[in-house]
Amino acid sequence: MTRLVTAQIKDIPTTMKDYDQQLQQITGCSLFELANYAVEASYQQQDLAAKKAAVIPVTAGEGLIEGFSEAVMAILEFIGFEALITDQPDLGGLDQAYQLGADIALMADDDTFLAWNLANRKWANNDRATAKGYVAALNKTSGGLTAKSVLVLGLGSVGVESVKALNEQGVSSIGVCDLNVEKMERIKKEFGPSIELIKDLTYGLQKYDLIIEATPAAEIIRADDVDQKTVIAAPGIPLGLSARAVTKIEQGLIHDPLQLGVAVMGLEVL
Ligand code: PYL
Repeated sequence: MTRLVTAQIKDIPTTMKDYDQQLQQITGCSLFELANYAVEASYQQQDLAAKKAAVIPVTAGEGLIEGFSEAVMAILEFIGFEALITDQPDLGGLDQAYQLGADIALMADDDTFLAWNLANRKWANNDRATAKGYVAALNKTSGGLTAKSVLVLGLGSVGVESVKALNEQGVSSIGVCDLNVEKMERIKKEFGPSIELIKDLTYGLQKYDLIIEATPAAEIIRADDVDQKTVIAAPGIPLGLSARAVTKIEQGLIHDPLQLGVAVMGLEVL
C-alpha cells in the first residue's frame, strides 16, 4: 500500500461536492449510490445519520499523516454519518470512541486501514473495500461487466481483491499484469482459465478496453495506450496515467485517493 501524503488529501474536506458531481458525470452514480451498489445494499442517507463514526488517529510506525483523519471524517459526513475525530490517538482514542458511544471506529496504521462496528462486530478492510468500490465504478461506467474482459494492473492487495470482485461479477476474462510473474501464476492457479497472464503491458493495454490500475507506479499508461473506448478505474497511488492519457480518455477515468474506499467501508460495517 502506498502511503498517502498530505498534498493528496488536504482538499478532500472542501471538495466533496465537486468530487461527487464529477463521479456522477462519469459513472451515473453518486458516491453514496456507488458504495451501496458495491456492498449490495440499499441504505438511505437517513439510516446513517443515526450512526456515530469515530476516526482514531494512529501514531504507530511512520505516524500521523496531517489531514488524514480530517479527510476520512469529511467523507463519512458527506455520505450521511455523524462523524468525529477522537482527541486522543491510538488506544486512548479507541477508549474515547467507546465512551462517546461511537457505533463505528476507523483507524489506519502504515499497512492496514480498518472500520470496526463496535456493536455488531462487522469489520471492513480498506483494500477490500477500495477494490469493491472501483469494480462497482467500472461496472457502472462501462454498462455492466458480465461476460466482459478486464485487465488488472498490479497484484498488490487492492489488485488481488479486484480480481476476486471481478470474478464475482461474472467477468469472462481477467488479464493480470504484474512485474512479479509468481504473483500472476498464483492468481491463475486460484481463479483458473478466466485468468490471462499479461507479460507485455503495451500488448495488454491494446487488447483490453476496461482496466483496473492498481499499481504504485506513475505514468505507465501513455496517451498511445488509450482511446475513446478505454475506461480506467484507478485506485493506484500515484495515478498511473500520463497527463496526456488523462486528457485523451476524458470521461473514462475514475480516480481518487480515499473517497470510494472509505464510503464502501462505512456501508460495509452497517
Ligand atoms: C489508507 C490509505 C489508502 C492509500 N494508502 C493508505 C495510507 O496512506 N495508509 C497509511 C495511513 C496512515 C494514517 C496515519 C494517521 O494519520 O492516523 N496513521
